[in-house]
Parts: sequence; structure tokens; C-alpha cells
Amino acid sequence: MKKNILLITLAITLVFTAKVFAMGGDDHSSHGAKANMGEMQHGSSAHGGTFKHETMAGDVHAEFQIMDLASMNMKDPQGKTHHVMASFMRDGKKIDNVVGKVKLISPSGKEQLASLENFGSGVFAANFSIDQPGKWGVICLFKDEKDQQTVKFWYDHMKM
Ligand SMILES: [Cu+2]
Repeated sequence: MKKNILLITLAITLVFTAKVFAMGGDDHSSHGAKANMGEMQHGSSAHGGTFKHETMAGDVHAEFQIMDLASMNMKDPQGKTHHVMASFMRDGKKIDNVVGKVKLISPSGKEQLASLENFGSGVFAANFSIDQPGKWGVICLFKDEKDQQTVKFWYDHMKM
């Protein structure tokens, strides 16, 4: 019951966040930049077919990876193409109890929403269809016992 209320709250906030995100326009100049905070890497990188985005959300270090399911020899039952994986750390420790949602906005403005599934050991993931080259907006809203945070970043999907 408690979890349901939480999810509804997340959904409402996400709708709002998506609007803010969509209006954000060209405010993504710093997204390619990398910053060092202690040993943590922040920013976006892509190599070997895996895209990675790391950032601070409040006191939480959040890490996202976007992976091509086919390149991992994996298949989604609904034919989705990509895996968005997330992990969260506070004070150097993985947070293993998170409720979250991820919204993807395609270059043409189409939205997909999925709940993060808990895979254990602090790994959370959801599958999406990333079927169009260009800049995809990614929004993740997550909540643990302590706090609720939002992370937004761009994923530049290569031409196929
Ligand atoms: Cu960090």
C-alpha cells in the first residue's frame, strides 16, 4: 500500500518534471563535461557501445548506463531494444532499496515511462525502445528512505 502511494507520487512528479525538461531547450551545454569530485567521475561518456552518465543528486552519487540489448545477446519479451541501468551510492555505499521511474523522451518528443526494477545488489534497470537517432532526454526520479531526487541527462543515440 505504502509503495503504491509512493509510485503515484513519483508518476505525478515525473509528468511535471518532463514538462520542465522539455522546456529546458538548449540548457545542455555542460552535459558533455566531466568533473572530478574525489574519486568520482561525473558527466557522460560512451565507449564500447555502452553509454554512461554519472552525477550527484543531492548527497547521492547516481550512475546510469544505457546498453544495447542485442549487443549483450539479450532479448526483451516486448521487443524493446535498450536497457537503462542505474545504481545509487550515498557515503560510498550502494543504496539497495530504491523506488524509481525512468522517462525517456525521443528526439521527436515521444515519451516512454518505466519503473526501475530491483535486480538486487544495488542494481536497478528498465527496458526501452530506442529506435531513432538523435538526442534522447532521460529523466529518473528515485526515492529511498531518506530523500527523493531527480536526475536528467541527454543520451545521444547514434545513427543506425
Ligand atoms: Cu558523485
